[in-house]
Amino acid sequence: MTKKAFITGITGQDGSYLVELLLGKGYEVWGLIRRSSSFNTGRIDHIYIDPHEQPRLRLVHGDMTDGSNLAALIGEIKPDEVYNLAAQSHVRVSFDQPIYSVNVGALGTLRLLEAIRSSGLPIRFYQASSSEMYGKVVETPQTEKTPFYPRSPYACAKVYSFWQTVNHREAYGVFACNGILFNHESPRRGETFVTRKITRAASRIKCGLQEKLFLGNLDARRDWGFSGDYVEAMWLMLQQDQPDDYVIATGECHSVREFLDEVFGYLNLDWQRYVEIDARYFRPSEVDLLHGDASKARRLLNWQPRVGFRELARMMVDADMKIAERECAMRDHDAKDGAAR
Ligand code: NAP
Ligand code: F7E
Repeated sequence: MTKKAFITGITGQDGSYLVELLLGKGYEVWGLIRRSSSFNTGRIDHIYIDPHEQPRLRLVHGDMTDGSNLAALIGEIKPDEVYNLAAQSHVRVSFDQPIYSVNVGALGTLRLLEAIRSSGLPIRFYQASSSEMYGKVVETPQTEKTPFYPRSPYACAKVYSFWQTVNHREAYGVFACNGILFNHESPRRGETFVTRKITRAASRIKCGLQEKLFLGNLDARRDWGFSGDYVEAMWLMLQQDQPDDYVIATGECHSVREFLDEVFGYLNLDWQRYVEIDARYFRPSEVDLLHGDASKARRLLNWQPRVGFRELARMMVDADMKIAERECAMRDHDAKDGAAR
């Protein structure tokens, strides 16, 4: 029988890779999208161009702040698996919009878990937990046993969701798993996260479209992996005999400065000539270092990352160079057009 999956956050970076993975495995996939005044399905348009061509993907309107809508959708779809990826996922923005970020990221999870519990259906649930929960880390590397010390409204919301997921597992027997994912990136990463901000700016600088790049704390260290590898771990968690929580990370740790070296070096540019520090990009409380130990996932899920730091940076630059070159070509075309008129 065809398995049915329901994904919240399907229009985001991870949602777009996950839907590709699940369709490839023969799933029927339902995705929650928010009504928006302009198109917000750019990351999945290549799959969803024509519903007749891809009848196994269905998009439905809803919002994590609307519990009755989530309950109705669970009742209508009757999914085998639910992947909860929706969140206001930008840490810096969560300081500006703490109530909204917590409403979506924490209460949204509870609304969805309650919809699942009250449906009485044997649904398997994945929660997108985050290494941000470790915040001001109390040990390195971080494992499933490392205590949390969240440093932002975003991270506090994720800690709440983590425990609510555990509680639905223990109290009601819901097959609910937390994936504690360390930073993961891709050419589809949102343009305001630091890796994509850098690869996009470096490509635009290379093409003469931009002169400067304004950044915050260059000393922050992160364990950066590839989103395409990480969504596979999400799926694997829901295929096990027992629900559990897993750290997903590469085990390699680099600073923002090292990411700049890698990206600008690949383009034969010296980043020190272009980067300026702007206080607006510092956070009221920073997470200095995240470094994961994914031994449990390697052992029990047989999961391992395929894309390393250098390959990831180059993959993102290659994609952003194509975009910058297109932008350049359009600019030149418009200039010629203007001159001819
Ligand atoms: P993303 O690109 O920011 O995508 C977030 C998704 O959530 C988008 O589809 C967004 O819809 C949706 N969303 C936001 N608010 C919503 C609401 N009120 N109702 C319904 N949908 C809403 O994030 P990502 O990088 O793919 O990450 C996926 C999940 O993993 C997030 O929960 C994130 O917090 C978590 N996580 C990410 C990382 C990472 O490094 N990427 C690491 C650990 C955990 P729109 O497209 O309409 O905005
Ligand atoms: O920042 C520093 C910044 O915004 C990384 C989310 O997916 O991963 C992500 O959260 C580091 C921080 O990611 C700029 O201060 C310097 O130390 O790319 P980021 P994040 O905050 O680690 C976790 C695991 C998630 O769960 C989140 O959803 O880079 N940094 N200068 C900067 N960061 C940004 N965004 N912009 C700068 O200009």
